[in-house]
Amino acid sequence: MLTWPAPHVPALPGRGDPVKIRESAGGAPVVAAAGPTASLYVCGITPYDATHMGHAATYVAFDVLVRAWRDSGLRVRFASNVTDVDDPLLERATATGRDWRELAAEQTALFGEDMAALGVLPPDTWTGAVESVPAVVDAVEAMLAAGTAYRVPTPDAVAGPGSDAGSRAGEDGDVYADLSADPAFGTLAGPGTVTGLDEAGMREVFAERGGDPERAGKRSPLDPLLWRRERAGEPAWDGRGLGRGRPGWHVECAVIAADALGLPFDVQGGGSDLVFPHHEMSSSHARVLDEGRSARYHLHTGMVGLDGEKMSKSRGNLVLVSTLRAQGVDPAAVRLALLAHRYRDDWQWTDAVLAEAQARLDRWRAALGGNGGVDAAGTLAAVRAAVADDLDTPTALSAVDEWAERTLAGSAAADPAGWQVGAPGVVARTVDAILGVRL
Ligand code: 5CA
Ligand code: ZN
Repeated sequence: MLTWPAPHVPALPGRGDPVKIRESAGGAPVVAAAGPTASLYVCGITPYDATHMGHAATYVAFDVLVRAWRDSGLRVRFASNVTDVDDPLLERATATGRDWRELAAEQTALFGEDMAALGVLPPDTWTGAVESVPAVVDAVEAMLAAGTAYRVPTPDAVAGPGSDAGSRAGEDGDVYADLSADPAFGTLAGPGTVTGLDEAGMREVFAERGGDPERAGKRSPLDPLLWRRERAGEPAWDGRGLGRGRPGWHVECAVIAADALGLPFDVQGGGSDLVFPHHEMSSSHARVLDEGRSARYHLHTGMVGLDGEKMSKSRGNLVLVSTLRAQGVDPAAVRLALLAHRYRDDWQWTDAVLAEAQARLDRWRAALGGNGGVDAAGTLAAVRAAVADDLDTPTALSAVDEWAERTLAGSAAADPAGWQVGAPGVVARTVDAILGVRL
């Protein structure tokens, strides 16, 4: 798919520190990308509604990782997807009497506009689920051939063309992954990890997040769907030996990430609602397909809420980036509001969060508008150190606050030795290049 336009990233003197992150499974902070290239896959949107603050917080957090990596001298390969066919999208299209393709195209375009407004660098490859169908079919056929996947009969599937189509729909059936083929299943969210789900906990979360533990005919309740045979009224594609149908969600991301980045790649990311089952399953598929290789590290953002609940399209408690833009809110203030929180924390969006960000932006702009400012070399170093420390953006913002306060309080006359004409330029470029905020 075509991405939104890339913002310019100004050059900075010197280099940032190697970026350490704290993996979602647990353990001490690690330098996730040894270099010279860092590779990142971030799960993209399901385009049935507009970008809300939770999505924005997630994509801005990974954007800071990309910017910090680049500033530290790494080349970055960044891939993402759009889940442009999936149950929630089809359900919303049916409920609103819309064509699902049109709804997806419209919301994907709006997402691109929102990301451009927020200064998010676009992925190098942006792949739709629909585009990935032939590659998913290859992967699922390979798993069936290797015995790491199996069929579950689907008497309700639509009969395809061909003389024995009716019986084939029933016998060939949907395809599921056999998780017992992957000894590393559970290393992201299972016992001993931060998430620490046992079998019963996994089943519960699996059922909540699109899984079907009760489906009859599966070898194990957690085995995830790889290929769904065509049902009446559902879109379907040629699955060659699999029969007409559509891909399962987890295998889609496994295939898109592997095709875009190769295996293993450095970091797989998304919101914490994707740790289980989505990333546990997609990493499992990658391992089974490619001799144990998958993402080296997983990184997840906390959930942004509104009025005490997770902000989500299915609940409808949304603050949308596009609504704020239409109200004339400066996207730089929205971005600052997001950066004022640690990426891995859960937090609540409120009007006060935005008002504080706007006040901060005003202070920074006032400090930049003067004739020079206090020496900014320390500010650049402090911003770099903060983002290298597990993307600690609140500390980075405090460093710029301090510069702004000292600059607003000072003058060349009061501090001839410490005052520099070029300091505002250094700060503006630092904030733009590393934090993605255009001042
Ligand atoms: N298309 C799938 C991933 S393959 C999906 O989860 N789409 S989504 O539209 O529901 O979410 C897009 C991204 O935003 C995901 O990374 C998700 O984890 C993240 N996200 C969703 N809701 C929130 C929230 N309230 N706070 C923070 N991040 C969120
Ligand atoms: Zn995904």
